Amino acid sequence: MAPDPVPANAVIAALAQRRWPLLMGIVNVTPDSFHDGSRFASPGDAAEHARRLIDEGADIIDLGGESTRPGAQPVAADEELRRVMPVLEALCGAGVPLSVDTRQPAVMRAALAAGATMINDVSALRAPGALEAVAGTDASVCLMHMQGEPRTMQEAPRYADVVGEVTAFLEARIGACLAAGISRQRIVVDPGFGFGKRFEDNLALAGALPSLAKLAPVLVGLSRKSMIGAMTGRAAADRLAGSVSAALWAARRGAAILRVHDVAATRDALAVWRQLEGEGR
Ligand code: HH2
Repeated sequence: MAPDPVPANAVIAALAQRRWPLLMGIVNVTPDSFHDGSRFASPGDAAEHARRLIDEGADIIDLGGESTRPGAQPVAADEELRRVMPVLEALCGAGVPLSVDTRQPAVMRAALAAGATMINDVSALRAPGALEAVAGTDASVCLMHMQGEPRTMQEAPRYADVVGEVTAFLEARIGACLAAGISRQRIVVDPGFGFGKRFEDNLALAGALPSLAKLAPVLVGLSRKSMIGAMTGRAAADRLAGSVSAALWAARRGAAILRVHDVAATRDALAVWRQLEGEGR
């Protein structure tokens, strides 16, 4: 018997029921994503990795077909579709909500038609047609802040008041979603750690998580990022302990979704922490 499809509002329901942050497991079908442990060339390998993350306890799988690492080149929509769609289709019966990490309305439309229940857009639905692609569905959306474009964003990021500017940007994008007919309960926000940010900008935004959480549920993506490298002196492959530590810190400060490469380690750390806090299993 075919498994029940995940309903289109599955992320909203999971967010409403959560007592602890949801874990979003990262799966990239790209040749150039910054962490090779989550980067796959073949759809079959990517789907197998996603199933492993689901077994480890991922609440959501985030599939990406374009690296947005600093310096990355943009990918054409047809190539992104070629990378992502077979994996999405292979995972549709896997029982967890599927998110697609894309900036392109054509990819959003195809992904949502094929059963994705979340669009994770590092450019916060700013591409022409992106708001409309999401508006006619029940899916959730993550609106992320990025200064500039991945190719050049780390060349000279500048802010007068990073927390104020990121907050104002996210408020404006929430407003654009509401005006387009995307209801508030479908919206998640993300300050975009490492996306056109200096180390001190990332630190200031981390400190502002409790105030950002007043806008909407906050997704935090710190896993294996350069900020962890700057703090530990380690390369991306060796940033597991630093990333788990950052995930716990973000959970403590109200993160609703933790976007991580390492689901099992993060889940174990959360389980120990919350039981030490006396919160039961
Ligand atoms: N980070 C990356 C990609 N997408 N989306 C959100 N909402 N927040 C993030 O922090 C975020 C994101 C970068 O991580 P990864 O997907 O592992 O790398 P790459 O972009 O090189 O594929």
